[in-house]
Amino acid sequence: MNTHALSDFLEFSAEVAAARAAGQPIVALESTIISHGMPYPQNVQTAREVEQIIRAGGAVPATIAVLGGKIRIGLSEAELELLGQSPEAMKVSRRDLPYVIATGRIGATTVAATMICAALAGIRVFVTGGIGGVHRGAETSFDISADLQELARTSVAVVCAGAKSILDIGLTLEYLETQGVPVLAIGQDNFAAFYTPDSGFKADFRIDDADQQARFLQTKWALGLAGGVVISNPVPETDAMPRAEIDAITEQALREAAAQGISGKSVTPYLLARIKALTEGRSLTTNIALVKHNARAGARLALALGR
Ligand code: PSU
Ligand code: MN
Repeated sequence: MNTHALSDFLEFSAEVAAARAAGQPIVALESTIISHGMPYPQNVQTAREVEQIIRAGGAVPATIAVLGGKIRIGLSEAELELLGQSPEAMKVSRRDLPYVIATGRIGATTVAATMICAALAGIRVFVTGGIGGVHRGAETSFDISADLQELARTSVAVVCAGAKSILDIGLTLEYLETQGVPVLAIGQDNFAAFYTPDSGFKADFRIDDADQQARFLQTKWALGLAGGVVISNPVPETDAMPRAEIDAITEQALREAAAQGISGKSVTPYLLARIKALTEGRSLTTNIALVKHNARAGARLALALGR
């Protein structure tokens, strides 16, 4: 019988392979944000700029996706462009990985799937925009992002701007607590709310300093406490959306999603696109700014972990 490990399906870009050989700090990046999170061409432009910010911060970026039956760790410019311009790209979470690999389709990895691939590749820091969470109304829809289960089991630190208010942030934090996932906050005590800095809910531990964050991660994993850590990095005030406006627009987008019967994996992309349209693109500007802000924090953390 032929046995394969998921790691047999990994393929590294030359840049990431060289960084691994040299023991340089590497930062993982997801690809659903490119294919399903932002429109073309801002998606590809942002992906490139985020990679540049990580390089400027002294680390090596590894954007992760599935192409040609392989989990690709590090993408070329042309591959970023392909992902950004392929409406047929699948949104790939843990459940979907075998399908997209076996069929050779184009797969854009979510937070959950990117964590899996990053861990396989030995990368411990991952930068994204926002994590998935417990959706509002989950008590009847059961819609809880697989990102949360992945955080419970896979040992990767996820630097994000919190969770969006399209989600039930209180329940998301309760779920993470139950699963033993620590939520660290940078720069403030509260957990961030993606478009706005303050969700109104306290994070578990405020740790501003990257060396101290690294010490926390090393301690957790040295103790044998496998699993991820959420690192909440609030969007800078100057880039944030007005709270009242984003709240009203979120409510409207949620009502429209319900009226249209949107469900399953389409919910998050639908809401993101509607919020962008309803804010006439201003939510996209905020989204881009917060991802770049996270890239700086992620590079600092990757360097600290490498020291
Ligand atoms: N939040 C964003 N942009 C995104 C996503 C979340 O602001 O692109 C994506 C991430 O890839 C995340 C996924 O892992 O949506 C969560 O989807 P779901 O709720 O279907 O689990
Ligand atoms: Mn869902």
